[in-house]
Order: sequence, then structure tokens, then C-alpha cells
Amino acid sequence: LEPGPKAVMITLNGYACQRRTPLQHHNTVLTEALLVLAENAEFCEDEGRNIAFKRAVSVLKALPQAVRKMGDLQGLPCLGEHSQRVIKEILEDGKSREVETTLQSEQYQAMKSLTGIFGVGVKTADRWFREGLQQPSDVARSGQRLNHAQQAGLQYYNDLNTPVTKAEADVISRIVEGVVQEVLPGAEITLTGGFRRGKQTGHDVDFLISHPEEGREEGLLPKVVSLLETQGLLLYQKTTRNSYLETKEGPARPPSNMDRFERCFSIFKLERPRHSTSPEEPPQAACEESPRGEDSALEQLAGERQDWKAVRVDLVVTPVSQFAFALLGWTGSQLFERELRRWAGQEKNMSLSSHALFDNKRKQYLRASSEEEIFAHLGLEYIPPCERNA
Ligand code: 8DG
Ligand code: MN
Ligand code: MN
Repeated sequence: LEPGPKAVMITLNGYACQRRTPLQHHNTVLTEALLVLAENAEFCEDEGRNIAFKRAVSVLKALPQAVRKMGDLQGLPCLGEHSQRVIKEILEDGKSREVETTLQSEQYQAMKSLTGIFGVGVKTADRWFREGLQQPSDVARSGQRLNHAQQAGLQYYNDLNTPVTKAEADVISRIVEGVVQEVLPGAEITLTGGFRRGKQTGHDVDFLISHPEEGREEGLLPKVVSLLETQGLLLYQKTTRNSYLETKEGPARPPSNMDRFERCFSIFKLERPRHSTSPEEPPQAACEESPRGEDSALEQLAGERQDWKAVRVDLVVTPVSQFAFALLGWTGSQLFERELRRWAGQEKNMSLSSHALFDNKRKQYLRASSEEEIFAHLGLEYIPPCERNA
């Protein structure tokens, strides 16, 4: 059969870190459906199925055109039998019954709202669901023992589930920049995460902080945090110290997703821009706490609107010698990161983390001062941040 002009067979590489994945793509109907199944697998703690669906999604995102018939999928990697079945159904009927049923299911809906609470993972959400809790307000009423993160997660539930805009990220960048400069002149901050990949909204704002002179960055974060706190800019923070140690034998344990940088998971109190032009009282320093009554955990659930917004911010401090690795590790996407580490291990016998790259065969660290150098060490074509949206 002679292929018609439109029957161009697309070939894609098997690892997401070998492909260019733009933010905007041509198969959102399919990817949104498959993401529901990926998410549901995560809720069921079925890691294998979760990752399989995510890989399928990332292949569809990388296609230069919309899939119209099953034949368009020929030769593509990562599309398992289950994903193909779902795609086929959507191409034929416009929707997938399995996806519809999942979306309707009580468990999926409850897990979705409960894991939407900052500080609540799948395990906790699942326990609560089996105890009959389905929504944040159920949790607030139930008198569950909550850690500080979860208390903040409940208290600011609505804000934290409202996407952060690029404009808000820019305001926070300026605040962080100012405070960091005050604490350590010459230190540099870099916006990472989804915003560095070109996203216009995100669930949080991620920053790397470093200083061109190695060692000067040590102990920086507690000072930054305390200055932010003095200015009434933090609603919550949890800071951890740097615990990274380099040994001759290479990374002590297999690199996991959690790195060992000095870091702070926080919630900022961001003033909302005032639209009124009337000369009211001068803008108040954002420090007035509402009284901590019984219902304080329910404030936001009740839909009360304040003149500020709670925004999740991650601050990570890196020695400049590890900066390129930290930048690559914190830019994401999460699947892209995972695939980079898998590529390094399986194809190159190397261990990649957000701190370093170790060659297991030659038993040596491979240094790099830019992301380009790391891709080169890994034998990969350089992929810019805006094409890492796997
Ligand atoms: P979003 O916030 O716009 O929704 O998406 P994102 O920016 O891509 O996701 P993220 O959850 O903020 O994570 C950004 C990157 O940071 C992602 O690639 C995963 C990575 N990351 C964590 N936690 C950790 C960690 O503890 N260590 C390392 N190395 N990376 C981490 O989220
Ligand atoms: Mn982020
Ligand atoms: Mn983050």
C-alpha cells in the first residue's frame, strides 16, 4: 500500500528525555482521559500502572499532530494494550466508559479532594476514606490528629487549590530576591519548576538559591525564612538542613526523588492587588492573623475571601558546584526527571541525582556547570526547559 500524503509514520524514542515535549500539544482529549486513569492508579497505590499511563500520555503529548485513527499509533513506544483500548474507544465513541466510571466513583472523587490537601498523601487519604471521610470539611469536623502541614493545608485549602499565575510567581520572585539580597548580597535566585518550562500557571512556585562563591550559601535559608517571617509573609514553613555527603564510592544509596539540599516548603501570604482607586488607609503589612477559634480550620472552606492569597513556595539552596544538577532536577516535569534517571541507570550505568552524576563503571563523578554539559555526559541531545513537559 502506497502511503498517502497524510500517512506519515511518526517515530519517537522510548525515553521521554530523548523527546521534545512542548506545553501545548494536539491530543488533549486523549491525554486528559488517560491522566484520570493514571491518577486513579496512583490512588490505588499501583505504581506500575500509574507510570505506564503517564508514559503513554507523554508519548501522545510529543506527537506533532492529532491522532485520528488507531493506525496513527503504529510504531509508537509506551502505548500498552490498556492505553490503546482507551484510545480506541475515545476515537470511536468520543469517550471511554472506564474513564467515565472512574470520574463518577466515590473513591476517586474522595481521594482527589483529600489528596488535594497540602501535607496529605495517598496513604493518609486512603485511611480517611475508609473511615468514611470524603472531603476536607469532613476532615476538619472529624477531629483527626493533623500535623502542622495538614493543618495549614486545611486552613488554606481553597487558595492552595487555586492555580498560581505567572504574575503572582513574578511578585513572589521579587519578594524572595529582595530578602535573599538583604541576607546575602551577591546570592542568586532562579525560578524553576513548571514556570521555567513555560507554564502560565502552577500549583506552587519553585526557587533555587545559590551564591557564585562555594560555601557562602551555607546556613542561608534559616536567615531568609526568619526575615520573611518578621515581615509577616509566611503562613507556614518547614525548613530542613542540607544532609548531602559525597563519598568516593559514589552516592550512598540509590538516588531517590527526595534530595538532600537545605530547603524550605512554605506557604506565602501574598497581598492581592488592590483595584480600588479611592484613597483608603495605606496598604496594611500582611500580618493580621485572624483569631484562632474552633473554626479557623474551616475559614477558607466557608469561602470567606481575604485581601491576601495563600501560595505554596519551595525554596532550595544549592552550592554552586551542584547548581546545574539542582536546576535540571527541579525544572521537571516529574516524568522527564524520572526518565532521565532511568536512562542514566539503564543505558549508561550512571547515577543521576539533583546533586551529582556518578559513573558507576569508572567510579567517578562527572562534573558539570550547565544543563547542556549534563545532557552531553548522558549522551543525550539537549532538550530546553520548554520542551521538557513530558
Ligand atoms: P506545578 O508546580 O506547576 O504544578 O508543576 P511542577 O513545578 O512541575 O511540579 P513540582 O511538584 O513543583 O516539582 C517541580 C520539580 O521538582 C519536579 O521535577 C519534581 C521536583 N521535586 C519535588 N520534590 C523534590 C525533591 O525533594 N527533590 C528533587 N530533586 N526534586 C523534587 O517536587
Ligand atoms: Mn512547581
Ligand atoms: Mn514544588
